[in-house]
Amino acid sequence: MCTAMMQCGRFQLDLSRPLVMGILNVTPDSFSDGGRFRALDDALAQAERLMRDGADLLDIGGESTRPNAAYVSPQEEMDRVLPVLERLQGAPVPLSLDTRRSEVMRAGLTLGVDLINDVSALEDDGALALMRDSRAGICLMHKQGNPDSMQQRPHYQDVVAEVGDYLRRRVALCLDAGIARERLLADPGFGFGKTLEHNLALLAALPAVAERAGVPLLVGLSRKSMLGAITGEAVAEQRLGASVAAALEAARRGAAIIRVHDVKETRQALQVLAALQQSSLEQDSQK
Ligand code: 7PJ
Repeated sequence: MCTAMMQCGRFQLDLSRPLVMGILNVTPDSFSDGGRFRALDDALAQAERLMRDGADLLDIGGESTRPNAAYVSPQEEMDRVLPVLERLQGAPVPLSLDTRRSEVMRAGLTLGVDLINDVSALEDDGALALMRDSRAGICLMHKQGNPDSMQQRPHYQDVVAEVGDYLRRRVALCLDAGIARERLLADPGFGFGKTLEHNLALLAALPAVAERAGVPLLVGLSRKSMLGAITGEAVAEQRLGASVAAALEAARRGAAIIRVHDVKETRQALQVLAALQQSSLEQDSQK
C-alpha cells in the first residue's frame, strides 16, 4: 500500500487505496458518415459511462501506441483528443492525456488537463520544460524501443533492475528540473518492448520497481497481449477475467493507480480485496 498524496492538476489524490483510471481511446469512426462529430459523441458517451462506473481518473488518448500501430500525425492526434478535452473541461475527476508529443501536451495543458501520461517518459524535445511550467501530474513510463518495432527482440540482462533504474533516472531528471516529487508517477510499461517472461517478472517484483523508482506506480495490464499469451484468448475484448486478475495482483503488490478498460468490474474486485485486507488487519489487532 502507498501512503502518499499526489498533486494532479486541480486535484490532490489520496493514494492510500488503489485508484482506477478508465481508458478512453479516441479514434475516428471510419464506418460512420458522421465522421468527427460521431467520434466526439461516442467518446463523450464513453467518458460518462466510465465516470458512472466509478473511474477515479480518465485517460484520454488519440494515438495508439500498441505494438505495430499505424502512424498518427501530431495534427491528427490533436484533432482527435482536443475536442474531447474541451467538452470534458471541469469534469469531476482528473483528466489524463495519454501522449508522447510535447506539442500535444502543450495544447492539452492549455485546456486544463490534470495529468500527462507519457509512454516516452518526457523524452520528446521540450516536454520537460513544458511540464516544469505546469502543475499537472506526470506519469513516466518505461518502454524499450518504439511501438512499431518494440516487440521484435526485447532484451534485458535484469529486467526489474533495468526498468527500475530507468524510471529512477527519469524521476531524477524531473526533480532536477524543479518538478515536485508529489507530481510524479512511474510505470514499468507492460508490453512495451517486453516478452511474457519480462512482463511476469516485472509484475511479480512490482514493489522492487516502486522502490527503485521512488514514486508511486501506475500500471496498465488491461486486455494486453501478455494476458492473451497466458490464457490463449486471441480476442482482446474477451480478456476481462484475465484483466481483473492482473489488476488485483498489481493492487496487492502496491500499485497506486490501475489503468483499465473495464472500470466497474475492476472496482468490484478491488472492493473485495480492500474488505479482506481490512478484516485481516482487524484479526491481527485482536491477537
Ligand atoms: C499504457 C499506457 C500503459 C501507461 C497504453 C494499451 C496500450 N500508458 N498507454 N501505461 N498502455 N501509463 O492500453 O494496450 O501500460 S496504450
